Amino acid sequence: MAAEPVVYGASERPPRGDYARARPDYTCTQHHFAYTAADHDTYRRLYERQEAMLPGLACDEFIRALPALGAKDRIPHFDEVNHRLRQATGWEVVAVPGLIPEVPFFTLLANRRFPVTDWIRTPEEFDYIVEPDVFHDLFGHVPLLFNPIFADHLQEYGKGGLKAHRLGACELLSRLYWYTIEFGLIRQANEIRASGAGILSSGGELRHSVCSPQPRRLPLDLERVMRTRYKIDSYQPTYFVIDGFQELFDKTAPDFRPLYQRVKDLPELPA
Ligand code: HBI
Ligand code: FE
Repeated sequence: MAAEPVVYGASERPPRGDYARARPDYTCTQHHFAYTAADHDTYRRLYERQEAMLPGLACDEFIRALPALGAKDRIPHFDEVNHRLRQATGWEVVAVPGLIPEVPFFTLLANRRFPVTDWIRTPEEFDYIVEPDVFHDLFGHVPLLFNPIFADHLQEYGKGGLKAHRLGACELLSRLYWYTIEFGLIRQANEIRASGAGILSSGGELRHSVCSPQPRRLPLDLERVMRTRYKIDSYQPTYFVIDGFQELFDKTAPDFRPLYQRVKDLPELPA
């Protein structure tokens, strides 16, 4: 098989997904029968805790779409989610063994296919896990794919990723992904709400990102975002705020080549 495992940064742990199951495009089959009762119970408890925190903290689009994920008391079949998702925006989710390399990742997004890790964290990792698992990927990312503007934006991001790869600018573009898709905030009815999947699937960071006086919250500025390093193992010291998904779509529509050129010559900023 062509599939090589992938890890974020320098991890001592081997990636836990079984990449031998993956097809050359890194997708695999969700072996739903292989989940244990404990796996389903972990999902149920994560869902229950997170859902209870959403009102007043998560953006309206997310809260409204969440029920479309289906089952709350067990890990859903991706097929049943896809039935509704295809109808809503033409996206589908596909199972993957974990993090996948940039080119296959961007290729899936460019084709309106969202990769969802199919395994779930252990009970010991209930509160925190570095790698994405099925709860992060499904609960965190998929509800916003029911929103047409966000759905179109993520496809464009995938196309832009393939272009960035050719230009050697993936690092810069992945900062945009990090600070919007994963850890973005959005202003709604003059309140700050969470729209990023990393926050929406986090037990602690959801309230921290929206309510704590500690972090900086800056209006989305692409140049600033692309210069800013990020932390994968602590709450973000800086969040970027959009006024709506249309802003994200519009700001990311132009050709990024001049921006990449400019940013390459500027010093990086700490997170
Ligand atoms: N693979 N499964 C998966 N999920 C991700 O979010 C992901 C990935 N591979 C690469 C990647 N993210 C990052 O490089 C993003 O820039 C963009
Ligand atoms: Fe994610």
